[in-house]
Amino acid sequence: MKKFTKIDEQKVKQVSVNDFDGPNAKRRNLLKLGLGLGVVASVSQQTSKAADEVLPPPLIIPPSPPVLAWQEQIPEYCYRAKTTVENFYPPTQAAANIEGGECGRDPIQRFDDFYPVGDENHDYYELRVSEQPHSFNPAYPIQSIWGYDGLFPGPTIHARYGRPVMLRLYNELPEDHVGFGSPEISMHLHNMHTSSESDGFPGDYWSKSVVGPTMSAPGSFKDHCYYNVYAGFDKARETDPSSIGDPREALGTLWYHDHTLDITAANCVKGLVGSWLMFDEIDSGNENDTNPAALRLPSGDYDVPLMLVDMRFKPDGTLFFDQMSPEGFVGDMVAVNGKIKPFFNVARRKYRLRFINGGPTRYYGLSVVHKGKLQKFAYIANDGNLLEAPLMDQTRVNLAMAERGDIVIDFSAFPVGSELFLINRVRQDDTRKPDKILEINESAEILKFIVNRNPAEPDNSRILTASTPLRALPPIDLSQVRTRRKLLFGRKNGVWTINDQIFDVTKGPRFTSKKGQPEIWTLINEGGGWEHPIHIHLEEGRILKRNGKAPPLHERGRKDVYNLRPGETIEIYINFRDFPGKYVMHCHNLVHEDHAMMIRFDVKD
Ligand SMILES: [Cu+2]
Repeated sequence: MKKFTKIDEQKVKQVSVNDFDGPNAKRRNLLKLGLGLGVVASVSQQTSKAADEVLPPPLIIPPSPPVLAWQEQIPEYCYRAKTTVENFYPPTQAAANIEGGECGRDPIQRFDDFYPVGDENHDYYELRVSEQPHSFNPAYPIQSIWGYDGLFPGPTIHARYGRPVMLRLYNELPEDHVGFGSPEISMHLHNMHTSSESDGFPGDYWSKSVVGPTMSAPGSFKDHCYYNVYAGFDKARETDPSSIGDPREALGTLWYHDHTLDITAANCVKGLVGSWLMFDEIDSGNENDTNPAALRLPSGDYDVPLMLVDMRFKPDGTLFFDQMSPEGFVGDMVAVNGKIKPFFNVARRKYRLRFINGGPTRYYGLSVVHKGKLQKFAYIANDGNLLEAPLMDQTRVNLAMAERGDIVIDFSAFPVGSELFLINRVRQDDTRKPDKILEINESAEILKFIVNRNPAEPDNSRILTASTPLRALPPIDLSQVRTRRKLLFGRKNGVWTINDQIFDVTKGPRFTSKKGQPEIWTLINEGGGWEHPIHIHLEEGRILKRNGKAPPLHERGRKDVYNLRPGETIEIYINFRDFPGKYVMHCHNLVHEDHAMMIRFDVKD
């Protein structure tokens, strides 16, 4: 592997300075050129010169131009469920339909278990990934974004346990696009208990002319199968063959996003993000549910995912992203459901708000204020998982990249005409970590709630208290643990590493976990002043210890993102069940992920 030379460095600088868009290159192209992370033939063998010295300097970019605040409402497609497709022809075989134009994915696992079992038991969706015009703010020009169905963020999907979803994803992105991003895609449904072929492995990227190293053919569409059964259902079926598993394993607030090798951050900032909500008998999505098991949380138009994506705009008001920096990308504008400083008309009643940190690099401390005063709410779910009981009278939700927090907030105390603001209280000046919590009057207002009406119908959603049971935790069995793994997250010679190595998608797994055999992983941040939110695919885990102590209350449920602060150690219990195959663990600072802070692990029978 070539070394990153001084000449190369100048080339990078020149391109960055002369072309505001920065070089439209991917790490895999840079590797071919011997640029960028190509330095790391073997990190441990690097000598003399630290690669820190030769990585391209971060661009000095001016602040985003001013916006017109509170002019546009968040779009309804962000909280009204997308409807299923009626004339859907589901696959008749597990293998990819390459003759019919599908890309060369691996066969759908357990196809015969779930398909075909009758259309009335399934939901069918199509998402067409395309470039479409979009308005971030009335002060900025209408501009091209990439979106699932051409929308930023993509349409919200409501799915239900016991009803598998077959989703057909079409890639209609322009192959001769301009600007950042790259039109190959690999869609990951974050936190879903998904079989490998449908999980959006980073090497499984595809378009009609390009295909990743872990796929066999390009194509114009790809089928994803989501079984919507609770993790561990195989075990449950040993005693009841029709079981869909243990409802204590239910997932709630998920999000789907692009996961293409080396280009995830750019493609997500360009719009390839969307919300996906799971419901079951307990969290039924119906506040009028007469089933005594149902929680009756605010539902329908009162159950609203808020997807946050951090952004920066060029002086002409078009979106900018620095595709070269390996450190991260911090913007100065927060898009809430694709809008900068939008408003949201709310009724005088309770709402469930689901905050999703869509990255790429920003941390949030979210509060709601009215006339400068913090408002209290019930914190009910972390990483989309209902806690055992609500944390009452909370005033702030902290989110690392990809983390989610659900709250129930009551607007009934405010007269019509009241205005409240969602604010971000975290100050973050660089890509390393959040700096401090700001005073209310110093914090950025990112969304205005306008209480504009009395509710048309009575608010039948449940009044929560600290003793309201939400969802019990599944048991963990430490006596069954046979394997412990230590995972060190660090930076060696200027590149991100896990156990001293960078991700190489052309290689096999770094290790193999036995299906259904619980393990303990110790995640260690080697320091250097960086925070790394670590995400593990396929299964959620439980934090046993954070720095040797019990984790804070909101982290005592199931988790899929483990935010490692500098020097921290987190011990987790995890059990990979049901679906063998290839999966990844990575830093969810999307820029670190794209710069190889990732490992492949396989799950085997
Ligand atoms: Cu990181």
